[in-house]
Amino acid sequence: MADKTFYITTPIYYPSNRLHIGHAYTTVYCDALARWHRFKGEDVFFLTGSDEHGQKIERAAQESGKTPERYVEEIVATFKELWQRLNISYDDFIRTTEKRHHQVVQEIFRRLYEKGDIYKSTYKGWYCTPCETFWTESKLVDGCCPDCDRPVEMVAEESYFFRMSKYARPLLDHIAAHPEFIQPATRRNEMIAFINQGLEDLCVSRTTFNWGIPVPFDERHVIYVWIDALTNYLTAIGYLADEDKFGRYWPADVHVVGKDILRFHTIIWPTILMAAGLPLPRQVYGHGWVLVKSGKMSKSKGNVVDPLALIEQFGADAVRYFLLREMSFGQDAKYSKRALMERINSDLANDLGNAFHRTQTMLARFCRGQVPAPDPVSSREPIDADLINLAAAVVENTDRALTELDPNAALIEIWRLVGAVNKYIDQTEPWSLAKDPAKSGRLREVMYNVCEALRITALLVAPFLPETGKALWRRLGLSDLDGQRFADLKWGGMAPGVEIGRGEPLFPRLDIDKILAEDESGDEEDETAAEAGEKAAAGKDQQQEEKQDMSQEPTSEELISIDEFAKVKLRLAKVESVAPVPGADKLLALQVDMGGEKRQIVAGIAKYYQPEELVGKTIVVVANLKPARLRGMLSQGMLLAAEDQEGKLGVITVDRDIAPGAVVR
Ligand code: ME8
Repeated sequence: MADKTFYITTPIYYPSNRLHIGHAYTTVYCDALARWHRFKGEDVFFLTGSDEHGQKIERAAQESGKTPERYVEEIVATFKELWQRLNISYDDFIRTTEKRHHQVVQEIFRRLYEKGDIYKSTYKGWYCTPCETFWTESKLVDGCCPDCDRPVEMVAEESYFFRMSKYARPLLDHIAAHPEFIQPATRRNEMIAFINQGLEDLCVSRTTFNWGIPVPFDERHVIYVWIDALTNYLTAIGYLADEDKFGRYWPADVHVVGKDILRFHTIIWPTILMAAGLPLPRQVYGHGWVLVKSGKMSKSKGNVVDPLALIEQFGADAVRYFLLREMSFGQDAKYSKRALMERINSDLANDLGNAFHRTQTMLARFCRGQVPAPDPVSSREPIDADLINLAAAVVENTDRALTELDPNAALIEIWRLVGAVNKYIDQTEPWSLAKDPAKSGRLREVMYNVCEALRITALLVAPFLPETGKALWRRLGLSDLDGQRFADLKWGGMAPGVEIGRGEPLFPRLDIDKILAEDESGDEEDETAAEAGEKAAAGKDQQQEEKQDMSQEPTSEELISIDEFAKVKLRLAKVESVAPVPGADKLLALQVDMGGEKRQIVAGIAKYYQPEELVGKTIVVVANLKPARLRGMLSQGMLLAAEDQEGKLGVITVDRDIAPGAVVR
């Protein structure tokens, strides 16, 4: 067993409703980190679970005419199904209704009571049932809960209290001595300010409902919320039951939570642990929220997005990628279906998919489908060394980003390598090398380097996109991805002679406007669904206008004024991927980037160019030509090309590096 352990947890989610993509984000985030640490050879314990007690659940069960047990059972089953569909590699799923947990909660409660850190008193205060939180008068906003804006009730009852106030000073000292404890660092001061306002003792039992773990020495009381919920992190690794296991994994390396419950994890939880004489977790990370158009997702607002439906439509990895790539460290991020599909098209289909696809095609055509042997190191050219050095830097930076709990930064790094591979192919032009037998050595070197960079890419991608990682690995003709470790990221691991697998593109390009227009879900939260509808309608008008306009085309002999020429908007576009048009020998469909704007251009140049020859070129496009359909494919512009008398054709490009989108005059 590895020496180094890594214990990571998600919050345990309430089974009051099915989970949405916000919950999916937290869990996918933890999964990517857990997978990365396993890849680094560490002994990982990844915990998730369900927080099943409390008045809220008791009421929800009553309303649905079910017992609480039956009610939570059914919902927890949907959690597990979702995690399975998202390929969440948790090591344990803890349910707070399990016996192992009851024992721990009761024992901690008893110990704190015996120590004098839990005492009985009367509580009178404003209580928010949905949040299960008492509020002082001063914290209410217009008489409502400051967290959820819902009305609060005045409650007076006998309760047990945890002496949290006693631990305010030790907690402040701990935070000062461990600046890394609260992440992101920007939240640390917020927490310190909260503690400095003065910590009140915490009500930790209730007598007004039954659905919970009884206080062991006073059965009228149910232990409620935080002592019950937070101690799950101890139960699951064998606290009071399996000393070895507990000693091995505690303290946790990181509790990952949303910013809504960061305070509970950085104030209540550490003080409970201090009272119990246990070390504190090394880090608590509070991430931002996945927002929709109407703000934070919540079931009561009716604006939640169901991850299962998205997985069904786009696949688990696309959903994982979107969430991880869109959420910057500690920040909120907006979800819309359009944004998700744009990510799929640009990063997964174009960048990643294309790098693999064109490589497979070239290997099949130029290297009999096998990874060639590279030339001796001495014959490497500077462009090769650049790629190799970049791969090493990307590996190092990815590792650093993940150590700093930032999978978003890691993905940006990995895609730097994907971009570099595509650029390397464009610049070395294997298709040109293949035409010259004297350059066969160089061709082998180039193709080996491409394969090796892609092998490293597949390994790097796998913790984030497990299915894709496996598929890419297979396509590279390799086996046993699970047996690979961090050390295998070293350059040179690709064995020459390996037979490359084949396959369809992993992420076919999505016709975003069409999908949104056809979307029957009526996804009101999709910011741009309405806009997409408008666009589709506008497209129809344009096509009608186009027919009328044909008659006005000037003949080539006519002279035009500068103003007339100025009507033609020419812009540079970078070719990101190219594919033949099914059933049309002459046509190629080019996906281009015009400075952030993506377009599809269908051009009659298949006789003159291999698709991969065009990828990476910066071409000139008539940007304001009315869209047209060629063999059913939408063409949103026209590329410029020159053809001589002998029928030789060349696409117009620029002679230096000018950014796509630039105006051509
Ligand atoms: O709070 N964006 O459970 P919960 C991002 N049982 N993350 C979100 C989100 C959003 N819009 N909405 C929810 C509880 N989350 C307690 C936890 S832990 C000992 C007890 C995620 O079902 C985020 O991680 O309300 C948030 O903290 C958690 O779900 C809340 O889940």
